[in-house]
Amino acid sequence: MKKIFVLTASLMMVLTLLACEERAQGTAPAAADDQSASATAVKIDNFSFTPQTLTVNVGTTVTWTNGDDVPHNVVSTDKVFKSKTMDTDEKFSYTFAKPGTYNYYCSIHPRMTAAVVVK
Ligand SMILES: [Cu+2]
Repeated sequence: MKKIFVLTASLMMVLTLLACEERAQGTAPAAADDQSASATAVKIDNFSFTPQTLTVNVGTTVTWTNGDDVPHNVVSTDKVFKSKTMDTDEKFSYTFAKPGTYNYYCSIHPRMTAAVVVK
């Protein structure tokens, strides 16, 4: 019984990873085409941020959405921004006015890390 659960869980993870990869590949050309995009999104799923590293232009508003059944938050390592705890489907937005690399993490699950690079 336990074995079946572990098997199902790992299969789900593989499927999720594949889905993420497809999504990333699908959105990459669109992002390259539209250099003037002023808003973009980071999805929180399966205890990770997608994309892991998001590159945007100065002035872009990034919106994080929690797609997990557990609460998460978004906290800048350099204390530039900090969201409240987000429940399922809750969002947090921040507008990046200055170039730089903004590392961030979830303070509830500090192993969840990612970055926004602003050019
Ligand atoms: Cu979290």
